[in-house]
Amino acid sequence: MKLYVFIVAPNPTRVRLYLAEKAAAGAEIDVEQITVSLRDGEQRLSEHLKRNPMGKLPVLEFDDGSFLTESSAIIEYLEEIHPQPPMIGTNPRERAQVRELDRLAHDGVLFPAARVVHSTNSPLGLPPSPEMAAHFASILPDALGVLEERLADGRPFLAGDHPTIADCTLQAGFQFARFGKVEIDPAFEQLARWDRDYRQREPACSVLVL
Ligand SMILES: N[C@@H](CCC(=O)N[C@@H](CS)C(=O)NCC(=O)O)C(=O)O
Repeated sequence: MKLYVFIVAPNPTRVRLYLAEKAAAGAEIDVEQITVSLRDGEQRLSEHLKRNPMGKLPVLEFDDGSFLTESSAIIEYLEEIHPQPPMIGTNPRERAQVRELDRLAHDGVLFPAARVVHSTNSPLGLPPSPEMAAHFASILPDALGVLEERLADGRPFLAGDHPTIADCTLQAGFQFARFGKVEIDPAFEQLARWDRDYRQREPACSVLVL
């Protein structure tokens, strides 16, 4: 399989962190990572639009030449074919709880943080919009507050003792926030601890550049 990605872009980074976590834990997932430069607009070339008519990353290419888009669908597919070690919980309740955290990390942090970056200093060249930046910045504290609470018992990862897809999603959002100079309020002390500790781990170091 091939995975089309671009460095620092948050949705590809979710999948890349997931793959790095699985590899570090001993899973052998045979995926070649190929760069499509968002900086150079390669996502809009016909070659890439054949992979994803939406012109977005990431895209997974199966060995038969067909494609799968959407970072969550890609991660869930890879997890189904390589369930060990589990990164979405081990029973229905755990899986629901991990998906709850992952959705909070995506909809409440990664997505709004990315909108703030794109409306202030867009690496894709989108026009600045102070109104949009203010709107999405005002959304961030709600989900950050919920995630802060989950970490309040000192757990190393969002769902407990082991990394899950929720950690990958949150860190992908945090890295893009760092890239775009969007501050995650340091008053969220548990999140600051989680961020510092997560980034020091080998799987994170192999993917993150900021
Ligand atoms: N819902 C999609 C979002 C994909 C997406 O927005 N990807 C961004 C990078 S993080 C992209 O490719 N942007 C290029 C563009 O909009 O031109 C997913 O989760 O995969």
